[in-house]
Amino acid sequence: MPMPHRTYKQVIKRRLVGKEGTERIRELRTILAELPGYKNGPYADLRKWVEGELEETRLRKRVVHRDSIAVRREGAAQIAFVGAPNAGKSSLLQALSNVQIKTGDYAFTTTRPVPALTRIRGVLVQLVEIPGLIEGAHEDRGGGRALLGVLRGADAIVLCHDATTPLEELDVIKRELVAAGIDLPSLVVATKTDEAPAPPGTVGVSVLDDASLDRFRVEIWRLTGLMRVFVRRPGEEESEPLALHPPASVADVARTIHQELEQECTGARVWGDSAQFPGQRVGRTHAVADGDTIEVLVG
Ligand SMILES: Nc1nc2c(ncn2[C@@H]2O[C@H](COP(=O)(O)OP(=O)(O)O)[C@@H](O)[C@H]2O)c(=O)[nH]1
Ligand SMILES: [Mg+2]
Repeated sequence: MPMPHRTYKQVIKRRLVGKEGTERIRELRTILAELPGYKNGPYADLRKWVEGELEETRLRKRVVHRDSIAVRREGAAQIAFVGAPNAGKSSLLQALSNVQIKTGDYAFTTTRPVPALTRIRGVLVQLVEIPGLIEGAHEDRGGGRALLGVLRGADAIVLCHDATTPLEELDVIKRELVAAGIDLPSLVVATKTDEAPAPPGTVGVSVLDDASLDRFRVEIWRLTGLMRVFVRRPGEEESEPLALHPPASVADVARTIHQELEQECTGARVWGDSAQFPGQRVGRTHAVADGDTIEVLVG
């Protein structure tokens, strides 16, 4: 004699409490297998209800996982832009690169991370707008866990604050970062400084002011912690900037140019701060300095 169907529904609901995703799907399948297989009547309705739950859970799982939100890394560093809706994140990315991003006066114009490549001091840096980080994100509100996952993989964070609003608005996001255990180098940029002044301790910027954008670029560069060396191919005048994390040796430079070059590299000729005289011949372990020009020697 099966349990009265009303009681059964309560039991099912209790079995589902706190279960989400794969776990909930597994439980629902088990329940379906246990349900008496009546074609009509209250048990048929109950079966339909469980099947509905299963379908909804599958849908939620897909949305929450946001399988496609991962951002492929490009460039020498990845900088994540976070902030309240309308803080001006998309506008900044657009002003600093040449991507077309939806901007707007309404919340959540962008719903997934948007990458944009920009060149700073000759080096490609990837900027990523992280939209929709809301209170409770670390508990997965608004698909927050996936968004925080993207953020965790970044090298540094730009916290975007709309200068026309109270600075406290950033506290929600700062708290979410702390709750998620994300502790990356960061800076606060105050946007829309054509409308209101930047608060102390922030980098002011307006997309209408090119000089402010240039100053912002310098700050982003500082945030990456990278240094540049200029690589000169033997016999060539031109050199191209290469970004590296200090401290870096000649061998590190070689590896950054090409994996195999590290093995072949026997040393280098160096011009710049790390050289005692221009064109000094140094070994593989020689520490290079920011701004050096390096000619890698092989064989
Ligand atoms: N006056 C002014 N408005 C801006 C500036 N940057 C963005 N905005 C406006 O602020 C609104 C929200 O910008 P958006 O980039 O979409 O913000 P997001 O939600 O953080 O990506 C848009 O109407 C923008 O035109 C700025 O530097 N000055
Ligand atoms: Mg946006």
